[in-house]
Amino acid sequence: MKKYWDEKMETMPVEELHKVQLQHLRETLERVHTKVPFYQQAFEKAGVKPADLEKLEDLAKFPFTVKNDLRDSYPLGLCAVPRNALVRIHASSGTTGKPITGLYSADDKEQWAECMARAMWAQGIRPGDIAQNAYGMGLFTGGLGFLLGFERVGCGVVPSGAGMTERQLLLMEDLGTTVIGCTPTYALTIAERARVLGKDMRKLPLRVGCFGAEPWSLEMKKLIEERMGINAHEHYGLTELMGPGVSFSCEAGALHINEDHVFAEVVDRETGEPLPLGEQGELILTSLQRQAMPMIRYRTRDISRLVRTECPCGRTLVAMEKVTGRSDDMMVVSGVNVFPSQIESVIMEFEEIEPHYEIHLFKKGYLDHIRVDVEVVPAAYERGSKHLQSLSDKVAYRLHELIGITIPVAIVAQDTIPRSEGKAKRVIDERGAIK
Ligand code: DLL
Repeated sequence: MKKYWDEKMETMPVEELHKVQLQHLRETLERVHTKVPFYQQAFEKAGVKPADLEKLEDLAKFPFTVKNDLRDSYPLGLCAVPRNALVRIHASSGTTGKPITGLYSADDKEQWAECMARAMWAQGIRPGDIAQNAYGMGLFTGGLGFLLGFERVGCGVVPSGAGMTERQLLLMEDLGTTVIGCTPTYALTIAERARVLGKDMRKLPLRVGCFGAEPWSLEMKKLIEERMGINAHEHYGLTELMGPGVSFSCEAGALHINEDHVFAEVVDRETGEPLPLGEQGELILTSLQRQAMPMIRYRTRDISRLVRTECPCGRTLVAMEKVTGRSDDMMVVSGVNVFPSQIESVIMEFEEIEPHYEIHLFKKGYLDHIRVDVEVVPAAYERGSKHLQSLSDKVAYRLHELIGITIPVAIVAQDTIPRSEGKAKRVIDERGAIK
């Protein structure tokens, strides 16, 4: 059986790939300039025109697009095709305000299926696999994006959607599910329910997990692999750029970007200046082939870096570092920048701590304070309050060691931290009220 889904594109020499990108980029800039008044105005304001793009680096002269531009253009303001050419409209509500839409022509949907199939093939998913799709089915791009990919590869799809966790387990057992797709935190929720029901997931035929849509640490990946007895693979994407399918992990663990569909840059978060390969900053993405809603230099707010090394998998596609946080997620406590992912990595070092946690931000007087609530494994609760106290002290000590500030750790009662079926909400910001 073939090793790659699309060998030509996945292993193309980089110079050739750059030529393909340049051609697509020129066409995309022309298209948005003639079809989308928003881009026409933005280019004019920045004093650039599509013809200014002579080489890939010239893209840096073009203006960024930000989430608010999408909100202001809601629902179809960024549409570059006639309305009757739209075959799918997704939406993402985000946390506040008006939703944003993701628009697809028939060709966009076709490309999406190909990007997903490429990713799944790289992760060892093959025709005949039974794929349980436990991403939210609906406006969220996760469910229907994965459905497209699984079908394109030739899997038998079980579109279970997110939720009804016991039924997920029943379906897995009865249908012999071999692939599961869901958020990493939902995977943990499923694994925990299996344990409560006395079922050993490692004895199921399940082999591969396709996880994404939220940050998750490498420690969490390892834990999911252990609890489910699978290879945990990663998918990254966003509604603004088609949804899942932007990048995927290969057998060597690199997160390859589908570079013939998405052009990636990393810029300094403060100045917006492009950074060289290998440096960490904000990921900026430009669509290269999308018709209905092309996206130029979208500021993802996701923090990453790009790496182009020879990958043992043979793909020449650039790799991005796992996104461990969004610039929006950064908390400033006692003058120190803290990311939820740093806290997750520390608590996951402790075997007695469960991967369910909440970070509370609150005010005492006028000062910001932080506290981490965690649950522990049943055996640790049984060892009594002295043991729990010493455990929480140890975690707090380690947090202090790595982050540099005092972060108290509270061990809360079992099952008090809400279990997630989709993207987990880790940070509870109570700073509105002064205590
Ligand atoms: O979450 C698309 C998706 C669905 C990706 C299923 C993968 C699997 P949005 O709801 O628009 O789209 O959220 C996009 O989620 O900017 C990141 O901050 C975050 N995100 C997505 N994938 C990952 C990942 C979908 N693998 C936002 N690691 C993005 C870390 C991720 N963060």
